Amino acid sequence: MWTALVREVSPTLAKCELSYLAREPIDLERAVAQHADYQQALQSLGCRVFELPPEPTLPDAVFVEDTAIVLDEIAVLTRPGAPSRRDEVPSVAAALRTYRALLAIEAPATLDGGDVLRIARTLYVGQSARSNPDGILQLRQLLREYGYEVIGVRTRDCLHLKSAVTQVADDCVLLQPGWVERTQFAHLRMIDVDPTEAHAANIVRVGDALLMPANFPRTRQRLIDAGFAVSTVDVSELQKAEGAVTCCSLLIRSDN
Ligand code: CIR
Repeated sequence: MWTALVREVSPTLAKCELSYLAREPIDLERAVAQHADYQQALQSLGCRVFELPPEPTLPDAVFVEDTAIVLDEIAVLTRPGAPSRRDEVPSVAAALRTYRALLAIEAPATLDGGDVLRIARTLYVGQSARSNPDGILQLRQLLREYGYEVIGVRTRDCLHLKSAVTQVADDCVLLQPGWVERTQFAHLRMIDVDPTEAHAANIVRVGDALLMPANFPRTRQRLIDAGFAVSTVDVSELQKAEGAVTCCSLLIRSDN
């Protein structure tokens, strides 16, 4: 069984952090509707959806993925690289506590959940503007006793590692080769995004089900041609805030 922690779109979303995108007007009503569709899509993939308390004064609070790393054994609260996002963490901690024992990344380390890609017992962590070497080191130290290996991965021209690569099956990743070295994932099957769809590598995997933004049909076709079934959801307004699909939930696996 999967639980997805989500948080409603903040009315201050227009003041979100932006790193690689130019600011453009966001239609808040549409963003809220798209977020509702996103939750419904997660439900149809088999997730129980749990809503975190709203954070109306925190523009990026909908992007809950960045606040924690949830593993089967434990969860790690992050210290987001953008100072404006650090107040998002306490309410996530309060909710996560009912599912997992909690560890935490401490200052001066920074780490965004969007930089952490778990594949089997390895956590690949983007060496991005948001996740610093201390963050990667602390994560390695915290998770050593749980048998996880933590490997830093260089990224370029993108916000997070999971902007550049996500997992679509146990042995397969979807990858934007312009933003991350493919050699790091050479032991896996790799599917490249369509060259005309730069932001298409971010996909949510719930068990064996996949969910991606609706505006990347060519990359979706590549996945279908490779034998995958992929649902879509329109998240165009959230994409203007530099979000995509993994960033809007924290997925928790449980036995019941
Ligand atoms: C930010 O820059 O922090 C937000 N505007 C977007 C965060 C997206 N997070 C993610 O993809 N994990």
